[in-house]
Order: sequence, then C-alpha cells, then structure tokens
Amino acid sequence: MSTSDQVRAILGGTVQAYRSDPAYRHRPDVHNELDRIGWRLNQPMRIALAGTLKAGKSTLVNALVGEDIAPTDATEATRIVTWFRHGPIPKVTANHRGGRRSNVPIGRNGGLTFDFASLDPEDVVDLDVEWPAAELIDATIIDTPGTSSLSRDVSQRTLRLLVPDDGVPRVDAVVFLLRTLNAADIALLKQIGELVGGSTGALGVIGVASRADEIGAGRIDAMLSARDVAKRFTSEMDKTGICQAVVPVSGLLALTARTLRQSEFVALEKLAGVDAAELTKAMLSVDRFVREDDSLPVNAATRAALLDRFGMFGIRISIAVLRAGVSDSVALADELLERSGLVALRDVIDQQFAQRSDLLKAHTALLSLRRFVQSNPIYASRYIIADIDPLLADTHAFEELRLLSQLRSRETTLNEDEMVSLRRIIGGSGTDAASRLGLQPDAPYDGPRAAFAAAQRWRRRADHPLNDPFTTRACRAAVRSAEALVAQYAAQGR
Ligand SMILES: Nc1nc2c(ncn2[C@@H]2O[C@H](COP(=O)(O)OP(=O)(O)OP(=O)(O)O)[C@@H](O)[C@H]2O)c(=O)[nH]1
Ligand SMILES: [Mg+2]
Repeated sequence: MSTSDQVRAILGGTVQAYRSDPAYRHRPDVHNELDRIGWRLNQPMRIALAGTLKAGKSTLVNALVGEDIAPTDATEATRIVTWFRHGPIPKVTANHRGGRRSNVPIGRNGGLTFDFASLDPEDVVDLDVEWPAAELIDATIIDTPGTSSLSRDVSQRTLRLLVPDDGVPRVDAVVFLLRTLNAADIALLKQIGELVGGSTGALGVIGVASRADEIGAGRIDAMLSARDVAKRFTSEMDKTGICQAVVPVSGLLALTARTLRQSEFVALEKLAGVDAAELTKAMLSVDRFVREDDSLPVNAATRAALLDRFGMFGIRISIAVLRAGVSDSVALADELLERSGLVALRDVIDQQFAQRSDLLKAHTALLSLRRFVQSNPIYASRYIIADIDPLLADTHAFEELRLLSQLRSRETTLNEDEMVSLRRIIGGSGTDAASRLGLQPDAPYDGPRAAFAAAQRWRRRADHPLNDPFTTRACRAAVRSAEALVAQYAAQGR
C-alpha cells in the first residue's frame, strides 16, 4: 500500500471515529476540517513563493505560470496572500473575514489582469485566482506579501501562512527568494523548515537567488556572477540545513522570454544592427539608454518599454544573441529562457517537489491530522496517533527527504565521492532508478547489477567501525534505497 493510501486509510478511520462520537456528531466545523485534510490530498501540491519585500516573488509567479497574472510593482505591491489554481475560466474570488466571499472583476491591461486596488487588505483573508494555465494543473502556486514588508501586519499574513500558530501546514513546499542573505531571512527560513518538515527537518524548501540579472549590474556575464552568489548562499544555508539548493533566477527575463512579442523582437533586431561602439555608448547607463537620441533606430518610448520588460541585462543578452546569428523570435525566447535560470529552477522543482508531490502531500496530511486529533480529543485519539507516528517515522521516503537536508549540515565520516553517491541513491538528483544509480539513459541494462552492487557497498559502509551514529543512519538509508531498486527491477523482470 502506498503512503498516500495508508494516509487515506487512517483518515477514513478518523472520520468514522468522530462521526460516531456523541460529543462531535453534531460539530460540522470538526467534520469540515477533516474533509479539508482529505480533499487536499487529491488537490495539486501547494507551492508558496516567499521572501523579503521586492525580492521578485510576483514576477516569478508570472514567469512560472507563463502569463502576466500576478500584479507586480516597484512600489509595495502584494499585500494579500494570493492562491493561483487551475480553473476552466479566469475567476478571482476574495475570501473576507468572517467567511464572506466576493467576486473580483478581471480587467484587461496589456494581458489579462485583476484589479485588487478596490479590495481592502484589512478585510480580505486571501485571494483565490482560478486561471486556465497548463502550469497550474499539477501545482497551485501561492504569492505572498514580502516578509519584511513596511507594514508589520502585511508581513504577519505571510507568517500566518508559512508558520501558522496551530502548526498545521498550509502549504506543501516553499520556494524562498533571497537577494541578500541576512539574519532575518535565515531566521524565517529556519522557522519554515521546522514547520514544513514537522519536528524532524525540512522536507521541501528551495532557495532562489532572485533578480539574478541585477547581481552583475546588468553586465553580460551577470548570470555568472549570480551563480557565484547562489553558491555562496548555498554554502551559508548548508550550515543551517534548510534548503537543499539555491538556484539563480531572473524572473523578469524569464517572464519576458515566455511572453516575447514580435514587436519587441523587431526593435531588438534594429538595435542589434547599430554599430557596436555606438551602441555600447548608448547603453552605458539606464538614463542614457532611454533619453531622446535620433541616431538610434528605435525611439525613446520603445527603448523605455524594452527596458521595463527586459532590464539592461536582458537587452544586452538579446543583442548578443541576435548578433550571434539567431534570427527568429522563438529561438531568441528559448535562449533567454535558458539564460534566465527558470529552466534550471523548474528542473529543481521537478526533482525536489513534483516527483514527490504525493509524498509531500501525505506528509502535510499526517501532520495536520495529528494536530487535529490532539486538539479535538476523543477516546480513539491514542489509537489514531499510534497509527500516524510510525508512518511519519518509518516511511523511508520521508527519511530520504530528511536526510537530504540534514546531510548538508551534519558532520559525517563519508568522503566526497561517497557523499555524492549517497545523495544520489537517496534521490537527491531525481527519484527514478537511473538517476539514483547514476546510470546513463542509454545503458538501462546495467540497472539490476548496479542496484545490487550499491546495496552491498552501502551495507559494508554502514558497518564501518569508525562511523558515528548519523553516518550509520545515512548509510542504512542508502541500503534501503538500493534494496528498493533491486526489488523494483525484480518486479519489472517478472
Ligand atoms: N531586473 C530585474 N528586476 C526584477 C526581477 N524580478 C522583479 N523585478 C522588478 O522588481 C520589482 C518588484 O518585483 P515584484 O515581482 O513585484 O516583487 P515582489 O517580491 O512580488 O514584491 P512585493 O510583493 O512588494 O514584496 C518590479 O519592478 C520588477 O519589475 C528580475 O528578475 N530582474
Ligand atoms: Mg509581490
């Protein structure tokens, strides 16, 4: 039985127990909460984007969805937690305090967008946006107000979502955007880590070094500098054991790439045709680039619009790409998307979250159910918790996720090569057999032998007399992962 099925079975038993308990039989609030826990198991995984003010969260939401739907602004923009879910037609609903719901009109402003200026953030708990974007089919994305928001109250909204007082997780995974690494960010990340992973460590947090194109001051090698910064963030965060990876991303460039217009392509092509020395001079600074200048083939208003959509780095990169011979807008968009870091981020999201989404959801459900049973005690509470706890502790996939984050912060006696292959076998580079065994896709026949050898090797390594307890635990987990692969191959061969 899969972990999700086990969770469903426990949930079913719990529902029965509350239905037949005289004290709770007529408590619709209690039954609704249980229904909600079950309902969420069948919904797409919930990924929240969080981080400090102006980190580029809303822009990245748009880039991930591939459309301009979340309002972004240079002044403080996001003041209400906003859920983006898949739906057949665009529809925006405000959830007010006290349970009232109201429709928010959707307007057209370049792209489709909704006007939330008319909403009073004091009165609205959150916004629910249904949007027919394919990207939202497998994941619900949540945009949050910046955590060091100018208004404490606005910050609180994000905290209530990510680290709620009742300890019941509202989201399954978090993408945390950082521009600099400061104590406040680290403190918040730690809190999130504790909650998302229960008391046993983070299960799903990815770091993003955001607005990466600005790190190198718009120079053409900006993303390389960004990669260095991301590495530094990663090594800092390693010490805290919160995030498993920090990826540099320019949300702005990614969004522009995904929504590139033919007119923009034409304007960039004209600029690319300008004499290189002339253009370098015109692009020395932002002010210079947008001022009236008849010698350039593109007028000032168009240049300003390009700057808004691409940023200085994006324009420079586009021109370099066009000069290198790219001659159509689709190819330019592909190149920009690749360079924006979004493709890499999506790969990490896929590896860390999507491939484990049932598991992350099952984990959230178990924690939620445990809290629920504790705060609404009945005679069966004890038995329900006795079902939940071993599942939380013994589910090997949970242990893999916990280890993946702890391996970064805890000392082991493993050497570098062993560490790489340990992380791989417990699913750090993808959960399919080939990724775990480090096999080339064109050598599938080596699988069974490699899995068997890995199990043997890790068993020997687990028995090494100089291991500390954590190293032994990690090696034993690797044995279990390898054995699962052996079993999987055997089942396929049958
Ligand atoms: N150069 C550059 N600018 C960006 C990038 N992402 C966002 N911006 C700009 O930064 C400003 C803030 O972006 P938002 O996406 O609204 O940031 P946010 O984190 O949602 O902001 P709050 O919701 O107010 O906390 C806007 O002017 C964006 O155009 C990026 O990757 N590169
Ligand atoms: Mg925002």
